[in-house]
Amino acid sequence: MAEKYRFAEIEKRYQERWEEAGCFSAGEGDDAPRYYVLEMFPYPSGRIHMGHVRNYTIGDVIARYKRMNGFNVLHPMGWDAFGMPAENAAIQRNTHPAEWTYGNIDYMREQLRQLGLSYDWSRELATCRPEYYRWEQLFFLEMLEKGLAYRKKSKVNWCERCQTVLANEQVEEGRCWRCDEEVVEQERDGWFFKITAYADELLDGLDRLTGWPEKVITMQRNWIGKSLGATVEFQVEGRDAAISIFTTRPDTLFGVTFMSLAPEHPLALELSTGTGQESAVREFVERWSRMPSRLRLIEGGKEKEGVFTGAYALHPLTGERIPIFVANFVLMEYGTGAVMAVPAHDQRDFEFARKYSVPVKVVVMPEGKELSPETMEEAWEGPGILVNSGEFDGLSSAEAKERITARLEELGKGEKTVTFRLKDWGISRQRYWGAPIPVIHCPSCGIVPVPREELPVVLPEDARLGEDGRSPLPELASFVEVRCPRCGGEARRETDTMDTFVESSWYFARYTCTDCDTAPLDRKRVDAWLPVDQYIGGVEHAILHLLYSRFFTRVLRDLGWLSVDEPFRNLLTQGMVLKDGSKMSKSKGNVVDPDEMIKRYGADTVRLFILFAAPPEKDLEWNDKGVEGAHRFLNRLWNMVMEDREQLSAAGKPAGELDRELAGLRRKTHQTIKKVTSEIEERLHFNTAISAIMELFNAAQSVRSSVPESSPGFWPVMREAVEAMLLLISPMAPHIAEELWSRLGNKELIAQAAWPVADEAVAQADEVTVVVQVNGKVRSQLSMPRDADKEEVERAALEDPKVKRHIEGKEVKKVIYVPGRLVNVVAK
Ligand code: ANZ
Ligand code: ZN
Repeated sequence: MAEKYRFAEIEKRYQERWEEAGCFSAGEGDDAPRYYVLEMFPYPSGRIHMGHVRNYTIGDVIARYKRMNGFNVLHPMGWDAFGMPAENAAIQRNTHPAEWTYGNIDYMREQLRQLGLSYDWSRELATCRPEYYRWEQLFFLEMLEKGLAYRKKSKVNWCERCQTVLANEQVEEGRCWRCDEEVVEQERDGWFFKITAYADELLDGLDRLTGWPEKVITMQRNWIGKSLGATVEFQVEGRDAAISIFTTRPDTLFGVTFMSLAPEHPLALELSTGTGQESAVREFVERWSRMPSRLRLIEGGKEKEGVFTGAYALHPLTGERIPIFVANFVLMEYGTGAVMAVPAHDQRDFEFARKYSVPVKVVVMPEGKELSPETMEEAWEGPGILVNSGEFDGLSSAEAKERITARLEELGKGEKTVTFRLKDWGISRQRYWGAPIPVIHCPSCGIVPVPREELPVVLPEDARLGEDGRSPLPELASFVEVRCPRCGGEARRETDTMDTFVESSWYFARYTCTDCDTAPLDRKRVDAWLPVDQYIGGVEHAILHLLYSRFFTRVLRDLGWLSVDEPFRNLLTQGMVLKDGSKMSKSKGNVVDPDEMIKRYGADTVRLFILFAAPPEKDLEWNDKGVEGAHRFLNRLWNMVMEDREQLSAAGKPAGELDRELAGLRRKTHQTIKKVTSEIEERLHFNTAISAIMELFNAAQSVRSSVPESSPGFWPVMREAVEAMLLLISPMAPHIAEELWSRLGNKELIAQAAWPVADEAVAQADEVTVVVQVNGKVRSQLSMPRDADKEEVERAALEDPKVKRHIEGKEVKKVIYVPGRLVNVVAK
């Protein structure tokens, strides 16, 4: 009886060995080419889930594979440790966010160790530690000096009962997620990062990110939302006022039949005074300005509503009178907050015009169609030839855009304009568990930066959160009451903390030099490692995290801290882990706990299953049978090696002539090396790589049972096949591979072994497929060397088990051989 596969023992043993040997520490003075592989770091919520396991296993295979290929690999791990859940947990459990967070980190670190992930733990970081966020505070001060951080009023979601600002995700159907109070929009001072200053660069950079999924590029492009168009001034009739609008369709200027202002537009109320429309406008403005724009977008999408101001604008080219409305679908935050409405060519304007009986005027005639304002049922938004547009008639819409804009510029009534949908990044949070923003408010000096030598502004870890969840900082005298660094007078410390997205915007750079305590980044090391060669994480971070990281990298470049433009060269967005067709989640109660699976089957089985069940970018359906299948395969591999351990260990390298089946196995071995290498290297398709290894395993087993051990070269060929399997599977199931590798007498760790290289000549041995018929019926196929002679082929055909079955008890009368193609056995 062979020894049992005792995974728990084996896994623990190698986790310790790797650590002792320092296998996974990235070298600095190393000449080997560098490779930086990174998985999105986790929020320390308490336990890891299968989504983490998948993410980190994928990264680990790449890290191990690259190491075996001679790269000096950086593969770090850390904790995105600030954020709301810690505050909630602290209130519920009557503990402190820090205590809860650090406890979770310790637990989760142990879980990651048990998975056998090859991290360089010496570089671990937690963003909630002053050693980390002190540098973020320094960046903030440097950005403040450059005007890249600034303070302004903006609209926020405010809960009156909790006295706090809510993030969009904390507003559920217009109500506070915590107390259910109706959320109101409020103007409030807050800190912003000027990401819009980099809008063009962030957009252009997308074209060079050839290693990113197309869908992520598209999402980023849409988020930045660059629009080319014109700003046009419309004089208000009888007043010294003008309305400035942004349009992407200056070609439709002659089709304007009304104007629309956002409810918050400064002119909305003013224009209605004395027109008899004042009270109607006031009522409308009050009703719609109260609604958060997020909701208004949805409501305005359903039903367009507006009210006439009683005032008119004058067309900049024709001087025509144009009625001015206030409308619910115009947003104050976009463009200028005012629109020139062209109902014939804009669907929203069309619906509005029909509802309020405003005329429709066609100015762009589509090819092969005749639009009529009376019978149109929807706007024509496409291109065409200009009509009803005076001297511009007959131009294409593209030409007309240029020409009309040029004319407006000549007259000083408009200009070419680029608008972005992207807004500056609001980073203020009225939260406790975050990095303090390092400024002081002085009644006489205004905003005063905390002097650099006083950094970090440490988050007081003795503060207790109130039951209402409000930050204790504003009431914490020891934190808030300070002297102004400039005038020495009494002042107050800023109590807002930074959005936790700030921490995750530069952690990948800090990993290159976590030991550096004199500067945020050690330029030499950051430049040596960045950009990250392969970044892996969930598609839910496709927009904000990745965009903020790309922005921050450029800011750090411009502040002189590093040299690259882009942080991540290649991006893999892995699919979700599903159970019964839906995402694993606590609320659905369909969670499979990694700990339990590891206990039952071992980390290698869990890793193998997760890699085998789907290609990494696709969703993965959890399947208990599949896990058992993966476990069975590892057991079979174990038994196969253990049963023949002695002969395998004693065998040398294959040499000399081999019989057909052994030559076939050798060929399969080398073909498998090629296949697995290209699946990992070119496509990151670990599932097909594993299938190929399984096929090689089956081929080896079949040779083992059908070829006599005494055949020349038997054990060397078997050993070559088995060792290739172990090397190839080692990035995926590293512990069992180590154990079997050592049982074969190898002294070095497989984690430090070289990746196998296929012998092309063996892999491509020249073979032909010969069909074997018995009495004219196809019974089998043979794979034969192309130069095999007639006797060899005939003998192989007659010995083939399937052929044997059909000639049993008969006499072979004749064998016909068509060289390289067919053998027909005539038997009676
Ligand atoms: C006249 C016009 C005629 C327009 C036409 C469109 C079609 P994008 O492409 O998203 O940038 N617009 C401008 N500011 C707005 C605001 N604050 N709220 C709502 N709508 C606004 O969209 C730009 C177009 O959206 C602009 O071009 C404007 O309508 C509208 F046949 O101007 B257009
Ligand atoms: Zn002062």
